[in-house]
Amino acid sequence: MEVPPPLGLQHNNIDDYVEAEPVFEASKYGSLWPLPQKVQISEVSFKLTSSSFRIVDAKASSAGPSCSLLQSAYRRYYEYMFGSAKKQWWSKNNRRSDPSDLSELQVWITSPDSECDGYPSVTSDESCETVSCVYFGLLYFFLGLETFSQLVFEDEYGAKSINAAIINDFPRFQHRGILLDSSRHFLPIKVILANLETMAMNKFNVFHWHIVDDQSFPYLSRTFPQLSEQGAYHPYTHVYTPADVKMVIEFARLRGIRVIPEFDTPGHTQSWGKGQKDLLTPCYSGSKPSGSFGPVNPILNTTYDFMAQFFTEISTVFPDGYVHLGGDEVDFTCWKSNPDIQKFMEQQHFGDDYRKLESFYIQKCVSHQTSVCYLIVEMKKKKVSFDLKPDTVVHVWIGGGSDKEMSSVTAAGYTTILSAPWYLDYISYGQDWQKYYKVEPLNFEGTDEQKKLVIGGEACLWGEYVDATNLTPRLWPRASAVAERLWSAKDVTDIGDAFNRLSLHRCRMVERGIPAEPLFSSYCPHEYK
Ligand code: CP6
Repeated sequence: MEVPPPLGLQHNNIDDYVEAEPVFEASKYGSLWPLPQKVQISEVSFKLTSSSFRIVDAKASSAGPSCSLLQSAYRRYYEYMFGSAKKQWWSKNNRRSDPSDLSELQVWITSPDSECDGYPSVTSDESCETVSCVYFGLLYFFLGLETFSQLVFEDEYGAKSINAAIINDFPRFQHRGILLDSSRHFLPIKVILANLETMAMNKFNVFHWHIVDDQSFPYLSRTFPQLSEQGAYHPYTHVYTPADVKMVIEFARLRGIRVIPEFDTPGHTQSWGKGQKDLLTPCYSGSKPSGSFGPVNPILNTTYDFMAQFFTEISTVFPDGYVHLGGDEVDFTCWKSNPDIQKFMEQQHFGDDYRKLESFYIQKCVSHQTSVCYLIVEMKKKKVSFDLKPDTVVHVWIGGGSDKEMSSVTAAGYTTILSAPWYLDYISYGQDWQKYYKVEPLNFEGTDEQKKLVIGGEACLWGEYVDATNLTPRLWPRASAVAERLWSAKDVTDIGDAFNRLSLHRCRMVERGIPAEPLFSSYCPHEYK
Protein backbone atom coordinates (compact mmCIF):
# COMPACT_ATOMS: atom_id res chain seq x y z
CA MET A 1 0.00 0.00 0.00
CA GLU A 2 1.34 3.41 -0.85
CA VAL A 3 1.32 6.08 1.78
CA PRO A 4 1.11 9.60 0.40
CA PRO A 5 3.79 12.02 1.58
CA PRO A 6 2.50 14.40 4.26
CA LEU A 7 0.93 17.55 2.94
CA GLY A 8 4.00 19.76 3.06
CA LEU A 9 5.57 22.79 1.46
CA GLN A 10 6.91 21.17 -1.65
CA HIS A 11 3.52 19.67 -2.55
CA ASN A 12 0.92 22.30 -3.29
CA ASN A 13 -1.01 20.28 -5.80
CA ILE A 14 -3.15 17.47 -4.45
CA ASP A 15 -3.06 15.81 -7.86
CA ASP A 16 0.65 15.16 -7.37
CA TYR A 17 -0.24 12.36 -5.04
CA VAL A 18 -2.18 10.43 -7.57
CA GLU A 19 -0.20 8.40 -10.04
CA ALA A 20 -0.93 8.88 -13.73
CA GLU A 21 -4.62 9.63 -13.54
CA PRO A 22 -6.50 8.51 -16.61
CA VAL A 23 -8.26 11.40 -18.31
CA PHE A 24 -11.94 10.83 -18.78
CA GLU A 25 -13.17 10.16 -22.28
CA ALA A 26 -15.97 8.01 -23.59
CA SER A 27 -15.25 4.33 -23.89
CA LYS A 28 -16.52 2.61 -27.02
CA TYR A 29 -18.28 0.33 -24.56
CA GLY A 30 -20.18 3.22 -23.00
CA SER A 31 -20.99 2.50 -19.40
CA LEU A 32 -21.08 -1.32 -19.55
CA TRP A 33 -19.85 -2.79 -16.27
CA PRO A 34 -18.69 -5.49 -15.82
CA LEU A 35 -17.73 -5.76 -19.48
CA PRO A 36 -19.58 -8.62 -21.22
CA GLN A 37 -17.57 -11.37 -22.89
CA LYS A 38 -18.46 -10.31 -26.41
CA VAL A 39 -19.87 -6.93 -27.37
CA GLN A 40 -20.73 -5.58 -30.80
CA ILE A 41 -22.44 -2.21 -30.78
CA SER A 42 -23.69 -0.77 -34.07
CA GLU A 43 -24.24 2.83 -35.10
CA VAL A 44 -27.97 2.30 -35.53
CA SER A 45 -29.89 3.74 -32.64
CA PHE A 46 -33.47 3.49 -31.46
CA LYS A 47 -35.52 5.63 -29.13
CA LEU A 48 -37.10 4.22 -26.03
CA THR A 49 -40.24 6.01 -24.94
CA SER A 50 -41.50 5.32 -21.46
CA SER A 51 -45.11 5.55 -22.64
CA SER A 52 -44.77 2.92 -25.32
CA PHE A 53 -41.84 0.74 -24.31
CA ARG A 54 -42.69 -2.61 -22.73
CA ILE A 55 -40.77 -5.60 -21.44
CA VAL A 56 -42.82 -8.63 -22.43
CA ASP A 57 -42.65 -12.41 -22.40
CA ALA A 58 -41.78 -13.72 -25.84
CA LYS A 59 -44.48 -16.00 -27.30
CA ALA A 60 -42.27 -19.05 -27.11
CA SER A 61 -41.01 -18.30 -23.63
CA SER A 62 -41.55 -21.01 -21.07
CA ALA A 63 -42.08 -18.52 -18.26
CA GLY A 64 -45.16 -16.36 -18.21
CA PRO A 65 -47.14 -13.85 -16.17
CA SER A 66 -47.37 -16.28 -13.25
CA CYS A 67 -43.62 -16.10 -12.77
CA SER A 68 -43.34 -13.41 -10.11
CA LEU A 69 -39.58 -13.57 -10.36
CA LEU A 70 -39.75 -12.29 -13.93
CA GLN A 71 -42.54 -9.79 -13.43
CA SER A 72 -40.84 -8.12 -10.48
CA ALA A 73 -37.63 -7.84 -12.48
CA TYR A 74 -39.49 -6.24 -15.43
CA ARG A 75 -40.86 -3.60 -13.12
CA ARG A 76 -37.50 -3.01 -11.46
CA TYR A 77 -35.69 -2.48 -14.72
CA TYR A 78 -38.46 -0.42 -16.28
CA GLU A 79 -38.08 1.94 -13.34
CA TYR A 80 -34.32 1.97 -13.63
CA MET A 81 -34.54 2.87 -17.29
CA PHE A 82 -37.31 5.46 -17.07
CA GLY A 83 -37.25 6.33 -13.39
CA SER A 84 -36.97 10.06 -13.97
CA ALA A 85 -39.59 9.97 -16.74
CA LYS A 86 -42.14 7.88 -14.86
CA LYS A 87 -44.74 10.67 -14.82
CA GLN A 88 -44.94 10.62 -18.56
CA TRP A 89 -46.47 7.20 -18.35
CA TRP A 90 -49.65 8.71 -16.96
CA SER A 91 -49.77 11.74 -19.18
CA LYS A 92 -52.75 12.13 -21.54
CA ASN A 93 -50.89 12.76 -24.74
CA ASN A 94 -49.31 9.34 -24.92
CA ARG A 95 -47.41 9.65 -28.11
CA ARG A 96 -47.62 6.92 -30.69
CA SER A 97 -44.33 5.26 -31.35
CA ASP A 98 -42.53 6.46 -34.45
CA PRO A 99 -40.68 4.04 -36.73
CA SER A 100 -37.32 4.42 -35.01
CA ASP A 101 -38.83 3.65 -31.62
CA LEU A 102 -37.92 0.41 -29.96
CA SER A 103 -41.26 -0.68 -28.57
CA GLU A 104 -40.55 -4.02 -26.94
CA LEU A 105 -37.92 -6.00 -25.16
CA GLN A 106 -38.93 -9.62 -25.56
CA VAL A 107 -37.75 -11.99 -22.90
CA TRP A 108 -37.44 -15.53 -24.05
CA ILE A 109 -36.79 -18.04 -21.29
CA THR A 110 -36.03 -21.56 -22.44
CA SER A 111 -35.85 -23.28 -19.06
CA PRO A 112 -38.79 -24.78 -17.10
CA ASP A 113 -41.28 -22.45 -15.44
CA SER A 114 -40.75 -24.27 -12.14
CA GLU A 115 -37.52 -22.36 -11.68
CA CYS A 116 -39.52 -19.28 -10.85
CA ASP A 117 -39.92 -20.59 -7.34
CA GLY A 118 -36.44 -22.10 -6.99
CA TYR A 119 -33.27 -20.80 -5.45
CA PRO A 120 -30.10 -20.03 -7.32
CA SER A 121 -27.54 -22.72 -6.60
CA VAL A 122 -23.91 -23.48 -7.17
CA THR A 123 -24.51 -25.04 -10.53
CA SER A 124 -27.04 -22.53 -11.80
CA ASP A 125 -24.32 -20.25 -13.07
CA GLU A 126 -22.61 -22.79 -15.23
CA SER A 127 -22.62 -22.38 -18.94
CA CYS A 128 -24.53 -24.89 -20.96
CA GLU A 129 -21.89 -27.61 -21.20
CA THR A 130 -23.45 -29.98 -18.74
CA VAL A 131 -26.96 -31.40 -18.48
CA SER A 132 -27.73 -28.98 -15.65
CA CYS A 133 -28.65 -26.48 -18.34
CA VAL A 134 -32.02 -25.98 -16.70
CA TYR A 135 -30.83 -23.04 -14.68
CA PHE A 136 -29.20 -21.33 -17.58
CA GLY A 137 -32.18 -19.30 -18.67
CA LEU A 138 -33.48 -17.67 -15.56
CA LEU A 139 -30.17 -16.79 -14.03
CA TYR A 140 -28.86 -15.20 -17.14
CA PHE A 141 -32.10 -13.39 -17.58
CA PHE A 142 -31.38 -10.98 -14.70
CA LEU A 143 -27.92 -10.42 -15.98
CA GLY A 144 -29.16 -9.82 -19.51
CA LEU A 145 -31.74 -7.32 -18.33
CA GLU A 146 -29.06 -5.49 -16.35
CA THR A 147 -26.85 -5.36 -19.46
CA PHE A 148 -29.76 -4.11 -21.59
CA SER A 149 -30.45 -1.34 -19.09
CA GLN A 150 -26.77 -0.39 -19.15
CA LEU A 151 -26.94 0.10 -22.92
CA VAL A 152 -29.68 2.72 -22.57
CA PHE A 153 -28.35 6.27 -22.70
CA GLU A 154 -29.75 9.77 -23.08
CA ASP A 155 -29.17 11.49 -26.41
CA GLU A 156 -28.40 15.19 -26.66
CA TYR A 157 -32.10 16.07 -26.33
CA GLY A 158 -32.52 13.94 -23.21
CA ALA A 159 -34.38 11.15 -25.02
CA LYS A 160 -33.64 7.60 -23.93
CA SER A 161 -31.90 5.73 -26.70
CA ILE A 162 -30.21 2.44 -27.34
CA ASN A 163 -27.91 1.29 -30.13
CA ALA A 164 -28.51 -2.02 -31.83
CA ALA A 165 -26.06 -4.44 -30.29
CA ILE A 166 -25.18 -8.10 -30.13
CA ILE A 167 -24.00 -9.26 -26.76
CA ASN A 168 -22.80 -12.70 -25.85
CA ASP A 169 -22.19 -13.10 -22.21
CA PHE A 170 -21.23 -15.47 -19.41
CA PRO A 171 -19.09 -15.09 -16.29
CA ARG A 172 -15.43 -16.06 -16.12
CA PHE A 173 -15.89 -17.29 -12.51
CA GLN A 174 -19.05 -18.82 -11.06
CA HIS A 175 -18.60 -17.64 -7.45
CA ARG A 176 -18.66 -13.82 -7.20
CA GLY A 177 -19.29 -12.78 -3.62
CA ILE A 178 -19.50 -9.96 -1.13
CA LEU A 179 -18.89 -10.51 2.58
CA LEU A 180 -20.73 -8.23 4.99
CA ASP A 181 -20.17 -8.39 8.74
CA SER A 182 -23.25 -7.79 10.91
CA SER A 183 -21.57 -8.54 14.24
CA ARG A 184 -19.14 -5.66 14.79
CA HIS A 185 -22.01 -3.33 13.94
CA PHE A 186 -25.61 -4.34 13.53
CA LEU A 187 -26.63 -3.73 9.92
CA PRO A 188 -30.30 -2.78 9.51
CA ILE A 189 -32.18 -4.93 7.01
CA LYS A 190 -32.59 -1.89 4.78
CA VAL A 191 -28.83 -1.59 4.36
CA ILE A 192 -28.47 -5.28 3.57
CA LEU A 193 -31.21 -5.10 0.93
CA ALA A 194 -29.70 -1.99 -0.68
CA ASN A 195 -26.43 -3.86 -0.88
CA LEU A 196 -28.10 -6.87 -2.53
CA GLU A 197 -29.66 -4.52 -5.06
CA THR A 198 -26.24 -3.04 -5.85
CA MET A 199 -24.70 -6.49 -6.04
CA ALA A 200 -27.19 -7.33 -8.82
CA MET A 201 -26.17 -4.17 -10.72
CA ASN A 202 -22.60 -5.49 -10.58
CA LYS A 203 -23.50 -9.13 -11.37
CA PHE A 204 -22.36 -10.46 -8.01
CA ASN A 205 -24.19 -13.69 -7.14
CA VAL A 206 -23.17 -14.67 -3.59
CA PHE A 207 -23.96 -12.80 -0.40
CA HIS A 208 -21.61 -14.16 2.27
CA TRP A 209 -23.30 -13.14 5.51
CA HIS A 210 -20.73 -13.01 8.32
CA ILE A 211 -23.64 -12.76 10.67
CA VAL A 212 -22.11 -13.32 14.13
CA ASP A 213 -18.66 -12.90 15.68
CA ASP A 214 -16.98 -12.08 19.03
CA GLN A 215 -18.71 -8.73 19.44
CA SER A 216 -22.37 -9.67 19.00
CA PHE A 217 -24.73 -12.48 18.09
CA PRO A 218 -27.65 -10.89 16.20
CA TYR A 219 -28.99 -14.15 14.71
CA LEU A 220 -32.24 -15.12 16.48
CA SER A 221 -32.13 -18.90 16.71
CA ARG A 222 -35.40 -20.75 17.19
CA THR A 223 -33.60 -23.62 18.91
CA PHE A 224 -31.34 -21.49 21.10
CA PRO A 225 -33.02 -18.07 21.51
CA GLN A 226 -30.80 -17.32 24.51
CA LEU A 227 -27.86 -16.87 22.12
CA SER A 228 -29.19 -13.55 20.81
CA GLU A 229 -31.05 -12.69 24.04
CA GLN A 230 -27.70 -12.60 25.79
CA GLY A 231 -25.29 -12.13 22.91
CA ALA A 232 -26.85 -9.45 20.67
CA TYR A 233 -26.15 -5.75 21.23
CA HIS A 234 -29.85 -5.48 21.97
CA PRO A 235 -32.20 -8.48 22.30
CA TYR A 236 -35.07 -6.95 20.24
CA THR A 237 -33.79 -4.14 18.10
CA HIS A 238 -30.41 -5.57 17.09
CA VAL A 239 -31.43 -9.06 16.01
CA TYR A 240 -32.37 -10.75 12.76
CA THR A 241 -35.65 -12.56 13.34
CA PRO A 242 -36.67 -15.57 11.25
CA ALA A 243 -38.88 -13.17 9.23
CA ASP A 244 -35.94 -10.81 8.62
CA VAL A 245 -33.76 -13.66 7.44
CA LYS A 246 -36.54 -14.88 5.14
CA MET A 247 -36.85 -11.41 3.66
CA VAL A 248 -33.14 -11.18 2.93
CA ILE A 249 -33.14 -14.62 1.30
CA GLU A 250 -36.19 -13.82 -0.86
CA PHE A 251 -34.89 -10.40 -1.90
CA ALA A 252 -31.63 -12.07 -2.91
CA ARG A 253 -33.42 -14.89 -4.73
CA LEU A 254 -35.36 -12.39 -6.84
CA ARG A 255 -32.00 -11.07 -8.00
CA GLY A 256 -30.28 -14.40 -8.62
CA ILE A 257 -28.14 -14.10 -5.49
CA ARG A 258 -27.30 -16.96 -3.11
CA VAL A 259 -27.12 -16.28 0.62
CA ILE A 260 -24.34 -18.19 2.38
CA PRO A 261 -24.42 -17.66 6.15
CA GLU A 262 -21.24 -17.91 8.15
CA PHE A 263 -21.09 -19.12 11.73
CA ASP A 264 -17.42 -18.80 12.51
CA THR A 265 -16.05 -21.35 15.04
CA PRO A 266 -14.10 -22.36 17.10
CA GLY A 267 -12.54 -18.87 17.33
CA HIS A 268 -14.39 -15.53 17.09
CA THR A 269 -17.12 -16.92 19.38
CA GLN A 270 -17.04 -14.69 22.50
CA SER A 271 -20.67 -13.61 21.96
CA TRP A 272 -21.85 -17.24 21.83
CA GLY A 273 -20.55 -17.81 25.36
CA LYS A 274 -22.97 -15.31 26.90
CA GLY A 275 -26.03 -17.41 26.09
CA GLN A 276 -24.57 -20.90 26.02
CA LYS A 277 -22.98 -22.10 29.25
CA ASP A 278 -19.88 -24.34 29.00
CA LEU A 279 -19.55 -23.81 25.25
CA LEU A 280 -16.30 -21.84 25.50
CA THR A 281 -13.02 -22.97 27.04
CA PRO A 282 -12.31 -21.52 30.51
CA CYS A 283 -8.84 -19.94 30.48
CA TYR A 284 -6.54 -20.51 33.44
CA SER A 285 -4.15 -18.25 35.19
CA GLY A 286 -1.79 -20.63 36.96
CA SER A 287 -3.90 -23.31 38.60
CA LYS A 288 -7.12 -21.27 38.77
CA PRO A 289 -9.68 -20.29 36.15
CA SER A 290 -9.02 -16.66 35.26
CA GLY A 291 -12.66 -15.88 34.58
CA SER A 292 -12.09 -15.28 30.88
CA PHE A 293 -12.92 -17.63 28.06
CA GLY A 294 -11.25 -18.76 24.87
CA PRO A 295 -12.38 -20.58 21.72
CA VAL A 296 -15.12 -23.22 21.74
CA ASN A 297 -14.27 -26.07 24.09
CA PRO A 298 -13.28 -28.96 21.82
CA ILE A 299 -13.07 -31.69 24.47
CA LEU A 300 -16.71 -31.85 25.63
CA ASN A 301 -19.40 -33.99 24.05
CA THR A 302 -21.93 -31.29 24.91
CA THR A 303 -20.13 -28.98 22.47
CA TYR A 304 -20.73 -31.35 19.58
CA ASP A 305 -24.34 -32.02 20.56
CA PHE A 306 -24.94 -28.27 20.57
CA MET A 307 -23.20 -27.72 17.23
CA ALA A 308 -25.11 -30.56 15.58
CA GLN A 309 -28.45 -29.11 16.72
CA PHE A 310 -27.48 -25.57 15.85
CA PHE A 311 -26.30 -26.37 12.33
CA THR A 312 -29.34 -28.54 11.70
CA GLU A 313 -31.42 -25.43 12.29
CA ILE A 314 -29.15 -23.37 10.04
CA SER A 315 -29.49 -25.85 7.18
CA THR A 316 -33.28 -25.56 7.35
CA VAL A 317 -33.38 -21.75 7.65
CA PHE A 318 -30.89 -21.08 4.83
CA PRO A 319 -31.77 -22.90 1.60
CA ASP A 320 -28.30 -22.75 0.07
CA GLY A 321 -26.30 -25.97 -0.12
CA TYR A 322 -23.36 -24.32 1.57
CA VAL A 323 -22.69 -22.89 4.98
CA HIS A 324 -19.44 -21.13 5.86
CA LEU A 325 -17.79 -22.47 8.99
CA GLY A 326 -15.11 -19.80 9.33
CA GLY A 327 -12.33 -21.51 11.19
CA ASP A 328 -9.97 -18.54 11.19
CA GLU A 329 -7.69 -16.98 13.78
CA VAL A 330 -7.94 -19.55 16.56
CA ASP A 331 -5.91 -18.32 19.53
CA PHE A 332 -4.26 -21.29 21.23
CA THR A 333 -3.13 -19.52 24.44
CA CYS A 334 -6.35 -20.24 26.32
CA TRP A 335 -6.42 -23.88 25.26
CA LYS A 336 -2.79 -24.17 26.38
CA SER A 337 -3.59 -22.75 29.82
CA ASN A 338 -6.40 -25.19 30.57
CA PRO A 339 -5.35 -28.37 32.48
CA ASP A 340 -8.28 -30.44 31.15
CA ILE A 341 -7.28 -29.62 27.61
CA GLN A 342 -3.66 -30.46 28.39
CA LYS A 343 -4.78 -33.87 29.67
CA PHE A 344 -6.87 -34.43 26.53
CA MET A 345 -3.89 -33.53 24.32
CA GLU A 346 -1.85 -36.22 26.05
CA GLN A 347 -4.58 -38.85 25.72
CA GLN A 348 -4.90 -38.13 22.01
CA HIS A 349 -1.11 -38.10 21.50
CA PHE A 350 -1.32 -34.61 19.99
CA GLY A 351 1.95 -33.57 21.73
CA ASP A 352 2.23 -29.79 21.72
CA ASP A 353 0.55 -29.33 18.38
CA TYR A 354 -2.64 -27.45 19.03
CA ARG A 355 -3.36 -27.37 15.33
CA LYS A 356 -4.13 -31.06 15.72
CA LEU A 357 -6.73 -30.17 18.32
CA GLU A 358 -8.20 -27.59 15.95
CA SER A 359 -8.37 -30.22 13.18
CA PHE A 360 -9.99 -32.64 15.62
CA TYR A 361 -12.69 -30.06 16.31
CA ILE A 362 -13.27 -29.17 12.69
CA GLN A 363 -13.40 -32.79 11.62
CA LYS A 364 -15.95 -33.64 14.30
CA CYS A 365 -18.10 -30.67 13.27
CA VAL A 366 -17.87 -31.58 9.61
CA SER A 367 -18.85 -35.18 10.24
CA HIS A 368 -22.07 -33.91 11.82
CA GLN A 369 -23.01 -31.99 8.71
CA THR A 370 -25.59 -33.61 6.54
CA SER A 371 -24.77 -34.18 2.90
CA VAL A 372 -26.56 -31.03 1.75
CA CYS A 373 -24.52 -28.92 4.09
CA TYR A 374 -21.01 -28.49 2.81
CA LEU A 375 -18.59 -26.05 4.26
CA ILE A 376 -16.04 -23.51 3.42
CA VAL A 377 -12.96 -23.25 5.56
CA GLU A 378 -10.38 -20.54 5.68
CA MET A 379 -6.70 -21.11 5.14
CA LYS A 380 -4.21 -19.13 7.09
CA LYS A 381 -0.48 -19.13 6.97
CA LYS A 382 -0.43 -22.88 7.15
CA LYS A 383 -1.04 -25.87 5.01
CA VAL A 384 -4.48 -27.44 4.82
CA SER A 385 -4.00 -29.62 7.84
CA PHE A 386 -7.49 -31.00 7.79
CA ASP A 387 -8.78 -33.99 5.98
CA LEU A 388 -11.73 -32.22 4.46
CA LYS A 389 -14.50 -33.80 2.48
CA PRO A 390 -13.68 -33.60 -1.20
CA ASP A 391 -16.64 -31.31 -1.90
CA THR A 392 -15.38 -28.77 0.61
CA VAL A 393 -14.64 -25.35 -0.76
CA VAL A 394 -11.59 -23.69 0.75
CA HIS A 395 -11.78 -19.95 1.14
CA VAL A 396 -8.36 -18.29 0.99
CA TRP A 397 -9.05 -15.41 3.30
CA ILE A 398 -5.84 -13.89 4.41
CA GLY A 399 -2.20 -14.78 4.46
CA GLY A 400 1.21 -13.39 3.63
CA GLY A 401 1.52 -14.57 0.07
CA SER A 402 -1.89 -15.56 -1.18
CA ASP A 403 -0.39 -16.90 -4.42
CA LYS A 404 1.48 -19.54 -2.42
CA GLU A 405 -1.71 -20.33 -0.54
CA MET A 406 -3.64 -20.78 -3.76
CA SER A 407 -0.94 -23.12 -5.06
CA SER A 408 -1.01 -25.37 -2.01
CA VAL A 409 -4.78 -25.50 -1.59
CA THR A 410 -5.41 -26.35 -5.23
CA ALA A 411 -2.52 -28.81 -5.22
CA ALA A 412 -4.35 -30.60 -2.41
CA GLY A 413 -7.29 -30.87 -4.80
CA TYR A 414 -9.73 -28.48 -3.11
CA THR A 415 -12.11 -26.16 -4.86
CA THR A 416 -11.05 -22.65 -3.92
CA ILE A 417 -12.31 -19.10 -3.65
CA LEU A 418 -10.04 -16.11 -3.21
CA SER A 419 -10.42 -13.10 -0.89
CA ALA A 420 -6.96 -12.25 0.39
CA PRO A 421 -6.33 -9.35 -2.06
CA TRP A 422 -9.85 -7.95 -1.67
CA TYR A 423 -10.18 -6.69 1.90
CA LEU A 424 -12.24 -3.60 1.18
CA ASP A 425 -12.37 -2.53 4.82
CA TYR A 426 -8.77 -1.36 4.32
CA ILE A 427 -8.86 2.19 3.03
CA SER A 428 -6.14 4.51 1.87
CA TYR A 429 -5.66 7.71 -0.09
CA GLY A 430 -6.10 7.48 -3.85
CA GLN A 431 -7.71 5.12 -6.30
CA ASP A 432 -7.32 1.78 -4.59
CA TRP A 433 -9.95 0.26 -6.89
CA GLN A 434 -7.11 -0.03 -9.41
CA LYS A 435 -5.19 -2.31 -7.04
CA TYR A 436 -8.24 -4.60 -6.72
CA TYR A 437 -8.79 -4.45 -10.46
CA LYS A 438 -5.24 -5.51 -11.30
CA VAL A 439 -5.42 -8.75 -9.29
CA GLU A 440 -5.24 -11.84 -11.50
CA PRO A 441 -6.75 -14.73 -9.50
CA LEU A 442 -4.99 -17.42 -11.51
CA ASN A 443 -1.54 -15.88 -11.22
CA PHE A 444 -0.16 -18.60 -9.00
CA GLU A 445 2.11 -21.49 -9.74
CA GLY A 446 0.15 -24.55 -10.67
CA THR A 447 -1.13 -26.83 -13.40
CA ASP A 448 -4.20 -26.17 -15.54
CA GLU A 449 -6.01 -28.71 -13.39
CA GLN A 450 -5.23 -26.64 -10.31
CA LYS A 451 -6.44 -23.43 -11.94
CA LYS A 452 -9.74 -25.03 -12.83
CA LEU A 453 -10.34 -25.51 -9.10
CA VAL A 454 -10.55 -21.75 -8.54
CA ILE A 455 -14.26 -21.02 -8.82
CA GLY A 456 -14.13 -17.33 -7.94
CA GLY A 457 -13.66 -14.86 -5.16
CA GLU A 458 -15.20 -12.54 -2.61
CA ALA A 459 -14.71 -8.93 -1.64
CA CYS A 460 -14.77 -8.65 2.17
CA LEU A 461 -16.04 -5.68 4.13
CA TRP A 462 -15.20 -6.47 7.75
CA GLY A 463 -17.29 -4.41 10.10
CA GLU A 464 -15.04 -2.89 12.75
CA TYR A 465 -15.23 0.56 11.15
CA VAL A 466 -18.40 0.15 9.12
CA ASP A 467 -22.04 0.60 9.99
CA ALA A 468 -25.20 1.80 8.26
CA THR A 469 -23.78 5.33 7.90
CA ASN A 470 -20.79 4.47 5.71
CA LEU A 471 -21.23 0.92 4.39
CA THR A 472 -22.56 1.70 0.93
CA PRO A 473 -20.08 4.40 -0.16
CA ARG A 474 -17.19 2.41 1.29
CA LEU A 475 -18.14 -0.69 -0.65
CA TRP A 476 -19.20 0.87 -3.97
CA PRO A 477 -17.77 1.36 -6.50
CA ARG A 478 -14.60 -0.23 -5.02
CA ALA A 479 -16.25 -3.66 -5.05
CA SER A 480 -17.20 -3.04 -8.69
CA ALA A 481 -13.51 -3.46 -9.54
CA VAL A 482 -13.67 -6.99 -8.08
CA ALA A 483 -16.93 -7.60 -9.96
CA GLU A 484 -15.31 -6.99 -13.34
CA ARG A 485 -12.24 -9.06 -12.46
CA LEU A 486 -14.49 -12.02 -11.60
CA TRP A 487 -16.89 -11.59 -14.52
CA SER A 488 -15.02 -10.37 -17.58
CA ALA A 489 -12.46 -12.09 -19.77
CA LYS A 490 -8.90 -12.37 -18.48
CA ASP A 491 -7.57 -9.88 -21.03
CA VAL A 492 -9.92 -7.08 -19.95
CA THR A 493 -7.17 -5.11 -18.21
CA ASP A 494 -7.13 -1.66 -19.85
CA ILE A 495 -7.14 0.57 -16.77
CA GLY A 496 -7.96 3.73 -18.74
CA ASP A 497 -10.98 2.15 -20.38
CA ALA A 498 -12.00 0.71 -17.01
CA PHE A 499 -11.79 4.18 -15.46
CA ASN A 500 -14.06 5.64 -18.13
CA ARG A 501 -16.68 2.92 -17.91
CA LEU A 502 -16.53 2.70 -14.13
CA SER A 503 -16.98 6.46 -13.76
CA LEU A 504 -20.26 6.20 -15.68
CA HIS A 505 -21.28 2.99 -13.94
CA ARG A 506 -20.78 4.77 -10.62
CA CYS A 507 -22.92 7.68 -11.83
CA ARG A 508 -25.61 5.17 -12.77
CA MET A 509 -25.53 3.64 -9.28
CA VAL A 510 -25.94 7.14 -7.82
CA GLU A 511 -28.82 7.83 -10.19
CA ARG A 512 -30.44 4.59 -9.05
CA GLY A 513 -30.29 5.83 -5.48
CA ILE A 514 -27.08 4.15 -4.30
CA PRO A 515 -24.64 6.62 -2.68
CA ALA A 516 -21.52 5.18 -4.31
CA GLU A 517 -18.39 7.30 -3.77
CA PRO A 518 -16.62 9.03 -6.67
CA LEU A 519 -13.47 7.61 -8.27
CA PHE A 520 -11.81 10.97 -8.72
CA SER A 521 -12.52 14.63 -9.57
CA SER A 522 -15.50 14.49 -11.87
CA TYR A 523 -19.20 15.15 -12.37
CA CYS A 524 -22.07 12.96 -13.43
CA PRO A 525 -24.25 13.46 -16.53
CA HIS A 526 -27.43 13.46 -14.42
CA GLU A 527 -26.15 16.36 -12.32
CA TYR A 528 -27.00 18.65 -15.24
CA LYS A 529 -30.70 18.10 -14.80
N1 CP6 B 1 -12.93 -11.05 11.61
C1 CP6 B 1 -12.85 -12.35 11.41
C2 CP6 B 1 -11.96 -10.22 11.13
C3 CP6 B 1 -10.89 -10.75 10.40
C4 CP6 B 1 -10.86 -12.12 10.22
N2 CP6 B 1 -11.85 -12.91 10.74
C5 CP6 B 1 -9.84 -9.89 9.88
C6 CP6 B 1 -8.50 -10.07 10.22
C7 CP6 B 1 -7.54 -9.23 9.73
C8 CP6 B 1 -7.88 -8.18 8.90
C9 CP6 B 1 -9.19 -7.99 8.54
C10 CP6 B 1 -10.16 -8.84 9.02
N3 CP6 B 1 -12.10 -8.90 11.34
N4 CP6 B 1 -13.81 -13.16 11.90
C11 CP6 B 1 -9.80 -12.81 9.47
C12 CP6 B 1 -10.29 -13.50 8.28
CL1 CP6 B 1 -6.66 -7.14 8.31
